[in-house]
Amino acid sequence: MNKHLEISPEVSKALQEGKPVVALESTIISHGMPYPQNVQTALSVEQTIRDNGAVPATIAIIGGKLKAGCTPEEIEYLGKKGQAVTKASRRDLPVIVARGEDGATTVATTMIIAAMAGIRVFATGGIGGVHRGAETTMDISADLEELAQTPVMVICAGAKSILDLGLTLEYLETKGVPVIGYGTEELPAFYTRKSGFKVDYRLDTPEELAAAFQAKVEMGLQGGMLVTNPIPEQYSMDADYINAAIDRAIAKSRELGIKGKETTPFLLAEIKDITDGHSLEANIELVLNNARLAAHTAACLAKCSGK
Ligand code: PSU
Ligand code: MN
Repeated sequence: MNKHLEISPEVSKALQEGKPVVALESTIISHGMPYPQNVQTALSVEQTIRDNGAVPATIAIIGGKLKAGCTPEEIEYLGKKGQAVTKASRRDLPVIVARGEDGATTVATTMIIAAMAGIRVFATGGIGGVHRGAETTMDISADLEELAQTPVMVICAGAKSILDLGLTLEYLETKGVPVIGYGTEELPAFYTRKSGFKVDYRLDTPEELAAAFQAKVEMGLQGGMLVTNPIPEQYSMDADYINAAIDRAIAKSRELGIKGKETTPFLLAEIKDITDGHSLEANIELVLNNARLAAHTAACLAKCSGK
């Protein structure tokens, strides 16, 4: 095991015994939601994973250590510090670790640390992708490159239309990342169940998700798999309403010249304000929904890989 990695006793025991474990990211805590809802959500996501038979492993970098499994105190610390914690993607790891600093892990870095620890399933809300206007800005999330190379199944609620969904799907196709719709042929768009774009495959059960991932690993194909799980109907938002909020948020980010890693957190906070907090409610519910599916899928994977 590499000396920078620290697996919590509970996660380590579960992995040794072949029990299901689900990884969770920490940028959603520090940069994705405001305090204190961020901490409350992170803790209830962990509880949901336990209630559904798996062990949660919230991943973060604390004092230069790559943590697979955070304590409630560590989650509170990251949530309270919020955007003052460095949002850490792949390129940030070497310096943060060498300096012994803290970092909130994005989808990309959560996948990296999960894979180091031997965790194969990861639940989150949304992934980064190809931003609108990327044909000139070249703003393409490192999350997509990570999906191309690191063997972790990422369960999300699709991609938000702060991104260019069509280009995000093209990029994933080029990189050989399977995009699965859970119970749907259509890519969900995070706050809404529909986007107008098709996924590559529809799978309907955790068993099928586990079997596809297992086959990928057995063939020695590198990279992960993206599972898109639509937000439950009762929490989904009106498409015109949320898309208008997203358009306004993007217009403001352009006026202010927001760039690079600040873009996604800025847009999320703006959309929450524009919608009077409704987007945050939807966001919380979809993460819980993904946590349930991830726990069941990790249990199937533990069974079908005999480990
Ligand atoms: N989308 C969300 N909530 C989030 C993020 C994306 O709905 O919190 C975070 C995730 O951590 C994701 C990161 O990995 O933003 C992508 O940032 P960027 O676009 O800078 O790669
Ligand atoms: Mn970016």
